[in-house]
Amino acid sequence: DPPATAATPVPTSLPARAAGVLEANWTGASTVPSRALYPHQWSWDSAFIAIGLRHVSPRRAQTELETLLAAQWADGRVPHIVFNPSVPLDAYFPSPDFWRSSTAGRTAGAPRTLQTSGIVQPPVHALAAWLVHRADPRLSRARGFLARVHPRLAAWHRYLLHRRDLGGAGLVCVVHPWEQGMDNSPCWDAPLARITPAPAHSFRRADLEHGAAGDRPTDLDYGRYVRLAADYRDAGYADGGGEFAVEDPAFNALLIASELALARIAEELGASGSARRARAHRLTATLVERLWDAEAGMFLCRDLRDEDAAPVRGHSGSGQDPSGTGPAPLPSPGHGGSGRSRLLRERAVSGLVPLVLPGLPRGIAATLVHTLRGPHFSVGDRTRLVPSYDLLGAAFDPHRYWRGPAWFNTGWLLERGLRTHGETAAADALRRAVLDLAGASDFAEYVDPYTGAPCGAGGFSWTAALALDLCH
Ligand code: 9WN
Repeated sequence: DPPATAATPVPTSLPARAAGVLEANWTGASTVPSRALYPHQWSWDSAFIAIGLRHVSPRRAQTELETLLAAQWADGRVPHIVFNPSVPLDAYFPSPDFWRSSTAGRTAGAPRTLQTSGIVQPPVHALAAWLVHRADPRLSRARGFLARVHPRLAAWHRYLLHRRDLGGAGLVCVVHPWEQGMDNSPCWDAPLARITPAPAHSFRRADLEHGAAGDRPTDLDYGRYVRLAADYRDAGYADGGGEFAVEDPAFNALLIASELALARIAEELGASGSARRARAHRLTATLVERLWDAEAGMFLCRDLRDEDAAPVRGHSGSGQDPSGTGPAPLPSPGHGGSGRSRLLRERAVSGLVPLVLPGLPRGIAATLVHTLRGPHFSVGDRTRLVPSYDLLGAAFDPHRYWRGPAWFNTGWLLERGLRTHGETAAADALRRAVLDLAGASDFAEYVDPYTGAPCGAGGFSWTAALALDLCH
């Protein structure tokens, strides 16, 4: 764990206001990300929510994760949405009648009675479970919390590491932009351009009734999201055949962080954590080998479906300096794996998230800190919070969702990463910025990184939860 947060003052009302948001969004067994825009349970939202909720009610934080894990499929996947049956079908798109999990997902072992989506989201859950346990170990032990969630978390990681290693090099792939959680990131523009969009008249977006069109993905993006999800569904949610397959640095880094948390959970339960620690170590090395780009000074995404990339046979190795200071060959198609693949050149915040890993080589951690402070992600006092995408990138848009706005979950992760690597002053400043903007924006979903103006939904659960966590 990173060292404890330095004691900088927090306005007394902020934790109470944040707890109020979580209370208002609590449904009795879980918390909706936002009442209007996202009226069901989302996977990685629940993990972040539990991390904050543990300070208000460790019991509710445990329930949050247990409710999500109760919707796990027999193949181990944890669905990205668990639908609330009492919410009208047209309140959110795509609704249960689109995913048809209990029928289309039967072979993959979808639950019979609960309705869920069939895709996944970043595996922050074991990390969340460990932090929730730590908030009240007595209650956790009395309820057998870790003993109950451990087998499900282990099966979840097994699914990812076995069924989703589509590149064959050890890293996990996302098969839909919604899986990575940063839906319309410019990283997906090139791999999405190959996808034939579903016709606009074949679906109806519910999000535009609650969010400004300029803050949301475009209709063309949605057409492609729908096509990819429908194809996956029509293949019975079997893995391997889809047209979109990307290795993402944040998704994989969060899996590694959660592997380390699972090691601790296993030890708390009296078992050994050493195999998981060793795996986390190996995965960290693979992450560096496959996704580190020394020229960019950060991690990039690897596209596994690029027909134009040169095929590479066997495990070629990257020839890159793992200290992160040496030169990198550009472009670097297919290095470290087999088949056709290519690093995507867009710089997005997901490429900084591996800073959260304590086992990152020192040179790489130092380079990431440098990049975080550099012109692509910061303009000194002129930026309020880390943007989701390159400030200098051609696709930068300060309001459009994951194409520039600053989000609080990535702020929280980077704060943790800075603290983990001994960057205490920078971590303190980021913590201050997250708390200031969370409060000033009334816990907005995301903010303009220059002005701090709120965008998207208000009273957003993970903004409140993670602000609450940083108050402690
Ligand atoms: C699709 C719930 C989710 C977050 C994602 C965010 C957004 C959904 C949407 O909302 O995605 O899953 O409808 O746009 O991009 O990260 O988990 O808050």
